[in-house]
Amino acid sequence: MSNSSAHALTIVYQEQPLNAGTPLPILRRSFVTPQTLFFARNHGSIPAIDPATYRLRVGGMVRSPLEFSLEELQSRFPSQTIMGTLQCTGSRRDELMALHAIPNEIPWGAEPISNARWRGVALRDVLQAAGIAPEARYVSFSGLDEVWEEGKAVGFGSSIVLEKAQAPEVLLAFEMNGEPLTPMHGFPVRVIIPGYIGARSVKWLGTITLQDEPSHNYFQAQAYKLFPPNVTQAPTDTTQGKMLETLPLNAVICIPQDGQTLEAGPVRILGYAFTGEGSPIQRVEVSADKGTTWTIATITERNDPWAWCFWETTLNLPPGPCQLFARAWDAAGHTQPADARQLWNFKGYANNAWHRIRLHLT
Ligand code: MTE
Ligand code: MO
Repeated sequence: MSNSSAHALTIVYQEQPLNAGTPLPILRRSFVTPQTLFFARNHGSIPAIDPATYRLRVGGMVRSPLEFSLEELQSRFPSQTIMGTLQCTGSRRDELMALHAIPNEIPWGAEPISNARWRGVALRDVLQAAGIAPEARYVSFSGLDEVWEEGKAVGFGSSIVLEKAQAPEVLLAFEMNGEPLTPMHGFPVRVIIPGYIGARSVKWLGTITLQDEPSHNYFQAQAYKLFPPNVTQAPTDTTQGKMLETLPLNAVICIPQDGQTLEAGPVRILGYAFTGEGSPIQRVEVSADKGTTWTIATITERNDPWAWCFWETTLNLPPGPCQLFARAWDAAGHTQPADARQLWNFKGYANNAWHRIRLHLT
């Protein structure tokens, strides 16, 4: 069970380290993604951690630095369970790459997203036990994996604002869907920051540090930053760019798949919708005429506010080529941008333009 290669992921972008996902029609079968089908995004090694010697350290701007074994963490604080969707902000980069080259990045489609039931302890309970110093503003996390960037060992880390760190949904998770985390997904402990880009949910968590500024780790301070479309390569001033936090509203068509040939007539269309911005998904719409008219889909499954929604609808499609678009609306009245061109950025993050597939009806 705790075998890092025990996965059934068939869209493999990279083997070492494994970066892979599940085809959308299979992903769409289970509202809760089985651990073997859960997408994998790794920047470096997948460490083999001995739970007997594992220690989690909490320090920085706290009254009393603390150290826990896995057992102490689990017994000292009450367990919490939430259902939460994890999404890589590189999702749908392939569409941005088709507009303008994005070198050296994984050409993800819409598959690096998965949903699980996470069990762990609330980060805020652990922070409270350590005592938050008044000058603390950020909570930073670092992983125990070995990661290299540009010839330097940088490790993997992230940080979040203290306010989010104290929200009840932020967990130090040790179980996924009722099973211990596998090495692939962060055994023995990972952070789960619902609503935020996947990169903030540090796996193989080693230390938690309270500080008055964001983490200086490469993946917080330099990568995972958003730039406008006119910035076509990494600027020399790395302080620029917006550190990505919440994931934008998104709806994706999983069935049928882009490029399929189908029989004309009623066609069942199924997908997922997700937002990390806190206001629930209210409506998903599908258009067969490039956005002139929209059909409201039925939301067939939803759960915690941090989990994706499943939706479906049936459209009567005439013979010939056809394009389908999908978009979501949230309860605050926000919807998605029509065109990926205004979203293009040189790292290929956060694409939430109307999702489009092309079909041929016979
Ligand atoms: N944590 C560590 N320590 N190292 C990593 O490479 N990848 C991050 C995040 N946490 C990463 C990490 C990224 S970019 C994403 S999208 C999620 O983990 C993916 O989590 P998963 O592999 O469990 O799906
Ligand atoms: Mo990611």
